[in-house]
Amino acid sequence: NGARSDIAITPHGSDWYFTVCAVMIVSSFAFAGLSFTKPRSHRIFHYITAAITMVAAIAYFTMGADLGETGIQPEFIRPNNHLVAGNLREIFYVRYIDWVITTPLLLLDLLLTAGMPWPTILYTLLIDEIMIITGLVGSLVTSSYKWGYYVFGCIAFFWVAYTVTWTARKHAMAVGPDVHKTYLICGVWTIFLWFLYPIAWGLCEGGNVISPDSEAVFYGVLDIMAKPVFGALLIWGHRGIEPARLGL
Ligand code: RET
Repeated sequence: NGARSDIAITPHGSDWYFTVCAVMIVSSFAFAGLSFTKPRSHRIFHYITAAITMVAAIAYFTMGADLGETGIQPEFIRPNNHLVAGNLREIFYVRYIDWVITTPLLLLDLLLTAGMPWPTILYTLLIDEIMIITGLVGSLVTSSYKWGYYVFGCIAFFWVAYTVTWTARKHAMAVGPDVHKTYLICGVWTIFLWFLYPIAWGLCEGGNVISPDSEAVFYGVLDIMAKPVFGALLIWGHRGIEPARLGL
């Protein structure tokens, strides 16, 4: 029953997911279109960023259609649905298929901006993949073991956050003040927002504290900030930076 907002999204949640899908499509056209104002050798950040919003558009289309989801028996029963036997909370696993592609691309945008060497970029992306996959597995586990996966994911995240806020920031500083400024704006924005994802997870997939419609709003707002708004800040920041200075 689609009207059971305590266990699954309602038409409101669906409308909101389609709205975010539209935002992602418009952003993709904007980032791809802006690339044509640059010579081919200067388009890498436009391409990476447009790819991120395109993947998100497909994931949001899927969630708007109420697909890419499954029901799991929650560990904690919310007060308003505890009398219904066998009720399952809706878990959108398609979110993690999006993130496993887009979070490494977001980090690639950032770490290339800092002019980081390839080996450091590569292992940071691999640790990011561990963070997302542990989140996916944890979201599908019905016992309290799910919090074990959550802890592994958080440890991976702290490693990524350390690289972004410390190692790569120092590196960006050495490249030059304009690169450092752009890196700082995009890096601080990223780490601030990324810290809110494990909080959302704890309230949704983890603790079943807020409804699937509220989950749609929480993750939807975060994704708009972390993808289109981040992308706009990054591409704007690159307007005066020669890729050759970053080793590109
Ligand atoms: C999970 C749960 C496990 C622990 C941690 C998580 C962090 C997720 C993050 C997701 C970022 C997503 C973005 C999407 C793009 O719009 C997997 C929720 C730490 C940081 C930026």
